[in-house]
Amino acid sequence: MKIAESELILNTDGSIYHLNLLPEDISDTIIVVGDPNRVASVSNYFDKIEIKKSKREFITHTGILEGKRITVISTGIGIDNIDIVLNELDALVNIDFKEREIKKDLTSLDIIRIGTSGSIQPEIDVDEILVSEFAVGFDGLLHFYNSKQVQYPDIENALVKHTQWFSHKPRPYVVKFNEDLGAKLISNNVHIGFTATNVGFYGPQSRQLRLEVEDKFLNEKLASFNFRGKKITNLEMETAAIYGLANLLGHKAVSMNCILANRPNGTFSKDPKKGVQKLIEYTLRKIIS
Ligand code: R1P
Repeated sequence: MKIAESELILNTDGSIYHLNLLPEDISDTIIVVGDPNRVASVSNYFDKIEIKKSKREFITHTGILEGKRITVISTGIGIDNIDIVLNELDALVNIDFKEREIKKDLTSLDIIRIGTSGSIQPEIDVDEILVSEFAVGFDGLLHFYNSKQVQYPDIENALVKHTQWFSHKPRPYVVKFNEDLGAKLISNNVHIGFTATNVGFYGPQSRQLRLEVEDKFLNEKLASFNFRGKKITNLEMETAAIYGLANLLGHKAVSMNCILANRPNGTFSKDPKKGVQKLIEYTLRKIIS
């Protein structure tokens, strides 16, 4: 069945609407970063850069590192952008743009996020690396898809009960990284965590400047949640949506976090650039090994 022009939107040069990319512009290995400036911080390590394209906050560089073709793309902040980036990356490999039809042979991408995050466990310190094994989304994005098969209802139910989750907020959805790709990226030098993804940086992550938050104890409740030894470790704004959509679309995703803030200790990295650089180097080494 042909996909209508209003649903699969292509620019006049045939590129996909927001990302401004043609199918040949991307590799099967994709690094996603939040900060558009982080794209060059990653591609600086490439031996050769083949493609540089951009539109809005979506900057893409594709190049070669030690013989491996890698694409790095910025998502900007937040899960609404993840909906765009994941669906358009998938369209680039799995939809025939000329025929406007889903391809018979589907491609699975490796999608690795290099992001920054705040820890809610005192012992997970600033400048350390955390790989998100599980993620919980408080954003509601996944509820707009038929997503039950990629969710973990036991963990969700336990979390709803533990936090006395307000019924006027979207129900938390729990999703997991891809185990094979995760095994490639984990080492003894990193924490393995359970990341909470939310729709904002301030209230949704219990930061109070001038506005009071509805539930003052939310971070404490999240930190004290323990599901068969698994504790919620950190807060950020993209991972759960990436895992949910990647799993639904048949891609492999893993989120790598540089911990910049430690919320219970009230501390922030003295050199966030250095921490992010360390995470970029660690991740690239693992990808090409
Ligand atoms: C907030 O400052 C942003 O930083 C974190 C959050 O998830 C949010 O996007 O990730 P990035 O550094 O990858 O953008």
